[in-house]
Amino acid sequence: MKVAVVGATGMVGEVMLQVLAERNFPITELIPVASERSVGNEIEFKGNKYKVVGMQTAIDMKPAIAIFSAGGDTSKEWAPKFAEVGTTVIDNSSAWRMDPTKKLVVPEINASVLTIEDKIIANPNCSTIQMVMVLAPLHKEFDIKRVVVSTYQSITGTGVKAVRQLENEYQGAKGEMAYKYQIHRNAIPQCDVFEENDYTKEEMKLVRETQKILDDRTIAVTATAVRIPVVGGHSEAVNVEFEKDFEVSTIRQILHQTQGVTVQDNVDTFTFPMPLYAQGKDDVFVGRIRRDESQPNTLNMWIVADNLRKGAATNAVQIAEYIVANNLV
Ligand code: 2RA
Repeated sequence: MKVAVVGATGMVGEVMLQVLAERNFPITELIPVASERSVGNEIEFKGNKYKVVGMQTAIDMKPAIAIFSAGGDTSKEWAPKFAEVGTTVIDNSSAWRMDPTKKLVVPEINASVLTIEDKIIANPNCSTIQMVMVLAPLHKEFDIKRVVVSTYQSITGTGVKAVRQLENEYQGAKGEMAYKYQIHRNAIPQCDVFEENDYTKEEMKLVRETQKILDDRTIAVTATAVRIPVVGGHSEAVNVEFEKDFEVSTIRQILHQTQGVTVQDNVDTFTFPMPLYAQGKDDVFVGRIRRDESQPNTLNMWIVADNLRKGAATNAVQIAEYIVANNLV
């Protein structure tokens, strides 16, 4: 199968190639795509070298699937052109996520919404994916009323410029700034730009995407997204109020049985998820599961995942695996 990876030389694009190789995705021809300045560069995939090509060249090669991680503007312009030649696009940007005609998919939760007509499929935001992976099975059982989430997000979510800023600051060197402020020994309560309501786009993604993926606009969500000097993954403190009461042991049991979720939860042995140990893994890790004693039917949890893997590349590849396995491409 001909597969294009658009944004192949970027941070997420490189992880996409790594995941495609690890999972032995059935690729007969890889088409690495990047901006004109990268055309002609070589990348290595499964021991073979491939030359990076531009968008139109890739479209003319008519790939079956194109996995995009190249920013919203690029996706808005080029995803429809791939779709016009019959390619199924899986896009990691925010461009299509809230488009009512496009599906927003976490395979373990709602892959069944996909049909052969879906030629542009949206990959949710990383901080949303890890949260709904834990919320979805609990929503089914206890009916979520409200979610309050605070995120502690890796600088890798911003990209290589942020990684370089932290390295420079750590070494006391000057350099290009990805953020308005120093990130070393700091926490910045701003991920992405502010909207009219004084929430950031990142915070509103957690609100809007959660409701779309769980297909329930009655779920109230409020979020605070914070950037911290960590590289292994995003962490989230999640407070969930349900319509129904629960036993914490039942919550743990449900999550233990949820594919793609690993429970790490034992305060006696200081066992709980941390980004240092989630890095490079595809599961979503949950711990610090405890009743919120300040109000009925409410639970606190701590959720950690590698934002470049399940939060982006792996989820996108799993969507590709699903459409191949179900003859939707
Ligand atoms: C971030 N989730 O972490 C956003 C985009 N990757 O900045």
